[in-house]
Amino acid sequence: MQHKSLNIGVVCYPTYGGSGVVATELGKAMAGEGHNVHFISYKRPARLSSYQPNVWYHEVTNFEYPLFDFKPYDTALASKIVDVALHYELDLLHVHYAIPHAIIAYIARSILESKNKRLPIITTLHGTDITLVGIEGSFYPVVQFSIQQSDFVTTVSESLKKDTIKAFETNREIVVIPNFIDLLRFNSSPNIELKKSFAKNNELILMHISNFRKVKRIPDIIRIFDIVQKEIPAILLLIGDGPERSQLEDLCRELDIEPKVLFLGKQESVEELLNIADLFYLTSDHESFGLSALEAMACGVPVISSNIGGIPEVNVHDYSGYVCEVGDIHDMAAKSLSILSDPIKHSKFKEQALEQARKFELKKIMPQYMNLYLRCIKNG
Ligand code: GMT
Repeated sequence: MQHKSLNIGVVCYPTYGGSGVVATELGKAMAGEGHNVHFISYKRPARLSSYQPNVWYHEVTNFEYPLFDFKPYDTALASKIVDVALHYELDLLHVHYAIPHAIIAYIARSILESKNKRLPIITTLHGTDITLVGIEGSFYPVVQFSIQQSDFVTTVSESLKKDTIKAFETNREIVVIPNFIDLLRFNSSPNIELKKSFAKNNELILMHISNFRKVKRIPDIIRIFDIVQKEIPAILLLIGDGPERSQLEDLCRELDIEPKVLFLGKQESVEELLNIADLFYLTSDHESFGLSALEAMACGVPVISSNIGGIPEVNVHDYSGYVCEVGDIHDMAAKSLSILSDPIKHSKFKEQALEQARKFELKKIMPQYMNLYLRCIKNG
């Protein structure tokens, strides 16, 4: 269906985390369809590095004043939204991650109402904004109120929708729109030379990518690897960085597997690295969707994951990989070996992982957001 081009405001975190990636990739895809997309954040989003027509970036700058032990970013963000909405005639505002974006959107919308400008708000809940941080006493009432006040609320999985309804005792409509994948960027095209440069003796490559937070349970992955590498030649590539890194390095030294575990730090072209992996791990104890698992699957890499949150909606047990109890490293190691030691099974799982990833292709998911945008504007 043809519709007029929209002026869309997007508020997100600019960092490498999943919510920022989803916000940026969705915005860029919308801009590619001819809509004007205005990103509002405190830093240029990581995935917005190069120029693209129809894409604007508005930086929220903070005012230095000795009284402010805590810089009032929220106030500066609200003012920036009001300014962009008025001057670029925004049709709607899409905020990613509830804290603090949803309540700030509500404040901006109220200010704009006093100026006779209607700005409908869509809030996308990504996971920890509900399951970990949002339920903390210092945020709960604000998150609950802002969910109630948003014109539309989306979650990235059925599981997160259930968690939201339960934790915040809300009966409001929540639309589930899963994470998506750009198959032009993430596809199976291994660089053999790159693979050889890591696996010098043809070892199998096991991989994990994240922000190295506790919630990811990366020590489990290291312990699984320790079991696996005793049975078959393998190396473990850990990509990303975060607060847990030095403890993880210590654990590798303690287990005496240090030479076989490579910490590659933050990487831009994760697709190139995913393409040389034989197995991917996502062992989190909270995970609303698991975008990194989807990215791995799109590169034809089977996934060993925990069974928490929305992960089973992405990684299908005994098909695209295996889904195990959180923390059951022995089961995860056994399942890893069952795939890695059987080349026929491994190649079947690789194909199935790709097949499963296709369900989340960008072009299938983007229209769901567009329908919501149009509903949002119609309601306004
Ligand atoms: O995974 C993270 O810790 C980053 C976090 C974020 O908000 O940036 O990711 C969350 O949002 C992603 C995109 O919707 C989801 O794929 C991740 O599953 C979710 N993380 C958690 O729920 C822990």
